[in-house]
Amino acid sequence: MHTSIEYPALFADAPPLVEASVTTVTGNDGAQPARDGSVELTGPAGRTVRATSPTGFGRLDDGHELSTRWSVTVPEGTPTGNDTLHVGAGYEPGPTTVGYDLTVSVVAEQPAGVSSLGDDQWVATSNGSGPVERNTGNGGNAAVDGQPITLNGQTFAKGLGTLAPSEVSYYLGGKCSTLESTVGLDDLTTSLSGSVTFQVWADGKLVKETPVITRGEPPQQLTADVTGASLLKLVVTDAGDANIGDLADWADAEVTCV
Ligand SMILES: [Ca+2]
Ligand SMILES: [Ca+2]
Repeated sequence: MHTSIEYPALFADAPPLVEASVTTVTGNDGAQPARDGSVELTGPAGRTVRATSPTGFGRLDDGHELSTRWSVTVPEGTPTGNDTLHVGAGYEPGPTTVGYDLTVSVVAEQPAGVSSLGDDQWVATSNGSGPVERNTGNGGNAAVDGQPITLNGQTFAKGLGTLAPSEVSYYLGGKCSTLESTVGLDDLTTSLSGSVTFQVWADGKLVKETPVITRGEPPQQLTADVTGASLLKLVVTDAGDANIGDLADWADAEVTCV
């Protein structure tokens, strides 16, 4: 016997994301029929997991499967992060049990209207030095050590501070239309070189990329159409020449959602 969990794949290489429902598949790949079996799906405390199709079988012959659809919800206000769902099946003879864990992301929808990504919960990040910083420049390797985002002498109260290569993903749930940001290299390291590109990905598709921006160039106004996308990913590349001085800011990064 085996059992596994299936979730709708948003796109190739998407993170495991359970938007509302998942399907478990319990199959018999042994020589003997399995009898009096059942499958269950459980999550951490507070999660509501409910089967919306049958969970048991009296007899499951070799090569046959039971598919069960489950509704998964988390309470309002649950912090974003990782959750572990466990799928288990038990059957005779034995009794025998098999199981499987899947780590999924708990995500929060963007509020209606215009929201600042420097304040919103993200799904995942990676960064060239320390954590991605909210509403400041990247600063150094430590968390919350950034100075105000400053591009070409202008400071910004909101946005994201990174060092290339960096990625920041947000859940949009198909409800947003536009991403806007002023992007450029932070004034902090004017003594260094620096060269980056900014990319916007919507459900695994590149929808916007700036030309290479080098030290001393003015920031650019970036607008990207993200209509219908479930996942938004903001990427900064090192432009192919390493990340010396690549302190890259998404100033005033905002999404417009319904
Ligand atoms: Ca930092
Ligand atoms: Ca570079």
